[in-house]
Amino acid sequence: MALLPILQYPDARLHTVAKPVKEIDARVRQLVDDMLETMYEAKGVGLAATQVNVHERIVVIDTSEERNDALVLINPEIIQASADMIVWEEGCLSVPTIYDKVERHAKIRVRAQNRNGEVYEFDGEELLGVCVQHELDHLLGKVFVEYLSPLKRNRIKTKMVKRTRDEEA
Ligand code: GNR
Ligand code: NI
Repeated sequence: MALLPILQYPDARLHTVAKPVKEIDARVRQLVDDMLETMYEAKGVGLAATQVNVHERIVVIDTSEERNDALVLINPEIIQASADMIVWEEGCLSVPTIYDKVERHAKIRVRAQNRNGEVYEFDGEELLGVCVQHELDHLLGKVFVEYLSPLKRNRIKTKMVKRTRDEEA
């Protein structure tokens, strides 16, 4: 087990498009374990491999209150999305302390592989549905602040650059 460093916006590597996982082997399972450890330690409800600078279609999620219901999504796809939308206040471990409203599909159906390579499906709404859409965006190189106005996004960018500089000083 190992904690992985989480890329901080506006790191250009967050815009990398992830590739499908070809073989779910020991390397992939180790990465999943490290991502779970990193997500729990950071108190996030989800983490995409993109955020730990691995550009493969792997996501971990746990939206349970007790933090004991991990979901592993390898090669995830949204196979259905409702026409009705919801607005949710989102945050991101790659943009800490920034929260803002984003419009998402209210309900989705997801197909993915688990850590044993088995294909499974589930429905998601509310936090789980929003989180899956947020994580799949990461795999496409998209961060939630890209849904905000250019003015807001530029303010966030400036704040994050200053913060990263202060942390490095
Ligand atoms: O921890 C997280 N919380 C969250 C809240 C609302 C919508 C999405 C999220 S995902 C985020 C963790 C993260 O950055 N995943 O990529
Ligand atoms: Ni995120």
